[in-house]
Amino acid sequence: MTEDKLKIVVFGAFGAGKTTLIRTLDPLSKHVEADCTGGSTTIALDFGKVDVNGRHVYLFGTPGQERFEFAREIIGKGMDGAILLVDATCPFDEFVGHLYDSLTGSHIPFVVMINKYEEVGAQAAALKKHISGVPVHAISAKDRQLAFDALCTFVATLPPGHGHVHHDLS
Ligand SMILES: Nc1nc2c(ncn2[C@@H]2O[C@H](COP(=O)(O)OP(=O)(O)OP(=O)(O)O)[C@@H](O)[C@H]2O)c(=O)[nH]1
Ligand SMILES: [Mg+2]
Repeated sequence: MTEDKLKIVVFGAFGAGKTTLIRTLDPLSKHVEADCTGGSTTIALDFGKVDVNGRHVYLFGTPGQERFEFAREIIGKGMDGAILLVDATCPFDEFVGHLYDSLTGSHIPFVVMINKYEEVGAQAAALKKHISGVPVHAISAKDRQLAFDALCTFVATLPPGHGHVHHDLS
């Protein structure tokens, strides 16, 4: 019997918290980043692993900058599921709409996680109005329990993986 390996890709705008989420879920995760004003930004990918009820979940984070569309396309190949991470302190803009529409059109199971919900000025309710037909979880990417619970709930809805994860990057 082959192992159940799931490839889950995290999408979201610049600074939404994708790298933070993967680092919280897997403290040993790997990241390819560059310095930028106020911190760092992903320029290639994030990679982490986490076991969810005996299933091997491989987490891939994408760069959020719009110019890295090609990287998102490559990283997304063969994914079993996706997470759209939305920053609760930012409006649901055209780019987030583009990511949401792309995932909706792809027919790949996905979930929306509204991040930074604990921040003053978080607008989770306003953001939820733009989303229909997929589960929405309010999380903080810095809070392992909240993030892990949301991931577990999503993973429980996914069928066995397609086996597209062949390599262990760590
Ligand atoms: N308050 C708060 N800040 C957060 C949370 N998650 C991430 N951040 C902060 O948001 C900033 C951006 O986080 P990243 O994880 O680098 O965001 P990203 O989505 O990977 O960004 P790109 O790779 O540039 O697209 C950092 O300063 C984080 O510390 C959260 O849940 N709450
Ligand atoms: Mg990042």
